[in-house]
Amino acid sequence: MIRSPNRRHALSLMGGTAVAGLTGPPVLAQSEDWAALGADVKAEFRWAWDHYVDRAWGKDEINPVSGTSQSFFIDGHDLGLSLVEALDTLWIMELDDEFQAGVDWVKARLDFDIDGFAQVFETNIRLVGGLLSAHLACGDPVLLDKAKDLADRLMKAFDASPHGLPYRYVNLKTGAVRDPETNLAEIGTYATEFGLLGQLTGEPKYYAAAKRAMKHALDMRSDKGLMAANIHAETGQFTSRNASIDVYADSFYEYLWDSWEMFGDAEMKLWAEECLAAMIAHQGKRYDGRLWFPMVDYETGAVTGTSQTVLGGYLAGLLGQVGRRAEGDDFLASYTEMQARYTIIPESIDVTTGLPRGKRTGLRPEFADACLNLWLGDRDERYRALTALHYRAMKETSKAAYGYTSLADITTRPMAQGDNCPGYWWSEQMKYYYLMFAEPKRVDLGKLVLSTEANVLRGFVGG
Ligand code: IFL
Repeated sequence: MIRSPNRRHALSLMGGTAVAGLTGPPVLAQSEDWAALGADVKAEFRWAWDHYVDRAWGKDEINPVSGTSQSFFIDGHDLGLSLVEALDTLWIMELDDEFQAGVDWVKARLDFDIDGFAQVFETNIRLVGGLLSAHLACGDPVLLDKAKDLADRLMKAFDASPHGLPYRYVNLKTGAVRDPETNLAEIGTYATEFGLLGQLTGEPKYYAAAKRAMKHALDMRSDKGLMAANIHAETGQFTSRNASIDVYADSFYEYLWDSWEMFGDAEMKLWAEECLAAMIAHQGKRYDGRLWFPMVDYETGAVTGTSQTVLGGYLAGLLGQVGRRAEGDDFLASYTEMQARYTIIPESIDVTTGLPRGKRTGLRPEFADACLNLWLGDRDERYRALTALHYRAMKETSKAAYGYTSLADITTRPMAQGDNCPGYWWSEQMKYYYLMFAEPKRVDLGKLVLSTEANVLRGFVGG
C-alpha cells in the first residue's frame, strides 16, 4: 500500500506556501436571489432547446451561429447526441413536454446497428450515461434496453484486448476494433455507467470489465504511486512516461471515487485516496504562488510539461470529495484567478507564466463542476458566487443567434465566437448551474451522484 502523506508534508512538497484557499481577485456578489438566477438558467436552456428543435432536431450538435448542425460520432450519421445529453437536465428543470418529446424520438429513431466506428469512451459517457439517467428519471424500460444494447456493442472493445483494456474505437455493427494506443481516461471511464447497468439488469459482467481495465493500470503504478497516462490495449504497457491529472487521465480518477459512492466499492475508494495522495505529493507544484498539477515523469516525479488545461479543474472538486478540501480550495483558487484575469478560463495555459497557449475555448464546464462538488461538501456560498460569475461570463460571451457556442478567440474584445455547441453543454454546465442556484425539488442533493458527463446516476427524488 502507498502511504498517504499528511497535509503539511504534502504542502511542503508543493512549495511550502500557506493554503491560498478561496482568496483571489474576483468581486463576489454580497447577496444574490438564487431562485431568480436558477429561473434564468432554465429560461436560457429552454430558449436554446427550442432552437435545437427547430434547426437540428435529432442531429448530434447544433452550430448556433449559422444555425446548421454537425455529426459527432460518425460522419453523416447522427445519433441525437445533444438531445440525449439534454434529457435529464430537462427532467430536473421540469420541462416535461420537452423531455417526453426527446424520449419519444429516442424510442422511435435511435438505432445503434450502424456500420461505423464510434469512440468507445465518448459513446459510453454521453449516450450510455444519457440513456441510463433518462431511464432513472421516468422509468421507461425502452431507454434501459437501448443503453444495454449500446453497452453490449462497446463491450466488444474490451473483449478484443488480451488485458481487457478497451480499444479506442469499435464498429457498432460488426464489433471490429481499432486504435489500441489509448489512455487512462479512455480505458477507465466506464465503472459508474456499467455498474449501474449491471444493477438494473442483474448482470455483473459490465462492472467487472470496467474495473478489470482500471486495475490493470493501477497494478503498474510506480514507487511514487503514479501511472503514466498513455497505455496500449494489446501490449498492456504504458506508452509514455507522463503522469497527468489532466486530459487523457482525468475521469479515470473521478470514477475510482464515484464507484465508492455509487456501489460502496472499498477497493476503489482506497485506490482513489492513494492516487490523489500521490498526485498531491509528486505533481502539485507552485508557480507564482498558485497550485498547479503539471505532467511529471511517473517514476522520477520530474516535471515533463508545463501546460494545464481548463479540463483539469475537475480535480479541485474531486479533492474536496475525497477529503482533501484544503488542496481542492487551493487548486480552485488557481482557476478562479484565471477566470478573473481572462473572463473565460483559457483552454490551456502555461503554468509557469499563466499565459494562454491558444485562443479558442470549448465552452467548458469543469470550473462549475468543481464548484458544485465543493459546494455539496459544505454549502459555502462563495462557491455559488464563483459559479454565478462563470454563468454570467458564458452568457456574455457565448450566446449566439441559435444557442450557446464555443469561442474562437478569447483575447479579443468582444471575444470572437466559434460556431459549435458541444453536446456536453446540454448535460453539464447548465445542470451544474441549475442544481446550485435553483436547488430543484426533483433531486436529493444529499444522494446525488453525477457521471463525468454530469448524467444523474443517483439522486432523483422518488428514483
Ligand atoms: O465530455 C466532457 C466530459 O466531462 C469529459 N471530458 C471533457 C468534456 C467536457 O469538457 O470527461
